[in-house]
Amino acid sequence: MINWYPGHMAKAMREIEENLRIVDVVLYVLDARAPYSCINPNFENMLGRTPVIYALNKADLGESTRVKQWCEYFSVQNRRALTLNATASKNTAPVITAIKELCFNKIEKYREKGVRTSVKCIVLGVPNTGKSTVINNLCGSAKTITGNKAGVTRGKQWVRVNNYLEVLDTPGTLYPKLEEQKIARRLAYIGSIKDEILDTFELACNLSEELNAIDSNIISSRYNVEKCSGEECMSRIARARGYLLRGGDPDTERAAVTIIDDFRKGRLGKITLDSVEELS
Ligand SMILES: Nc1nc2c(ncn2[C@@H]2O[C@H](COP(=O)(O)OP(=O)(O)OP(=O)(O)O)[C@@H](O)[C@H]2O)c(=O)[nH]1
Ligand SMILES: [Mg+2]
Repeated sequence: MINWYPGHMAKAMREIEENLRIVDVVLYVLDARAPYSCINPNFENMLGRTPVIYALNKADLGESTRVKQWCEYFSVQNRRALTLNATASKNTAPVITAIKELCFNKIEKYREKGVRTSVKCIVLGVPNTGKSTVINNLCGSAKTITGNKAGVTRGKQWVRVNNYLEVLDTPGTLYPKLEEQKIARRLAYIGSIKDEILDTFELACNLSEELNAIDSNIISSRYNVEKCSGEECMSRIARARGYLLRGGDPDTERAAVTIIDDFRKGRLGKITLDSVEELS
């Protein structure tokens, strides 16, 4: 069972709930490689009437047709969605446009009353989706700490983007019980769950099966092995790469680390694991 809900996350969840009362808009950062898996069911009730922007970040790593389908999925539900690559500099103009549109009435009301205030936006999402990177991109400078592992941001942090916009960075949050293990595994593949608690070998075996279901050439062409999945696949990758243990047995653990790392870095191609069709 994959489950990760440390104390800092429970605290963050309480702080998010409190701050949702004072913000004007929510920027919900999802990973374009698994946007549906990134939806935290606990937020659905908490968000209330606050307008939400669903940002499918890491779009540079996602598969464009599926990413587009997910944007449409949100749009037909009248939910504002956009795609992002937050590591490309000055790439967040669509976020600013969406915030302005969704908060237009509020901005106008303040202006009419002569109140000098800024729009407040909270940034939410599961760990490692790029929340802090999006904020740095909005600011044009590294105002928040980022890092390529789950759980980098540990406490909330208000950041002023400009005269009219303040954003609240929050720690990535999951939910107390990740009952749906298919979702838990996808969160693990994309690096949203602390690696130290995962069984890398088992996870890699599952990933190979998921990748084969999308396109059986993904693994065979990257590692120059015959089509395979599961344990057999780790063994073949290890042999093809010359990852051998003393005695000549394949180092399947090393192959497992390799395939997960390659997936995360986009070396297996642009892949989106969640598909809209799975919902029906
Ligand atoms: N390829 C790619 N990498 C990204 C993108 N956005 C962020 N990253 C990388 O993803 C990793 C995580 O980014 P963070 O901004 O720290 O993620 P976070 O959501 O704040 O993570 P937590 O604070 O742990 O919840 C970093 O290595 C970023 O450089 C993107 O659009 N594309
Ligand atoms: Mg962060």
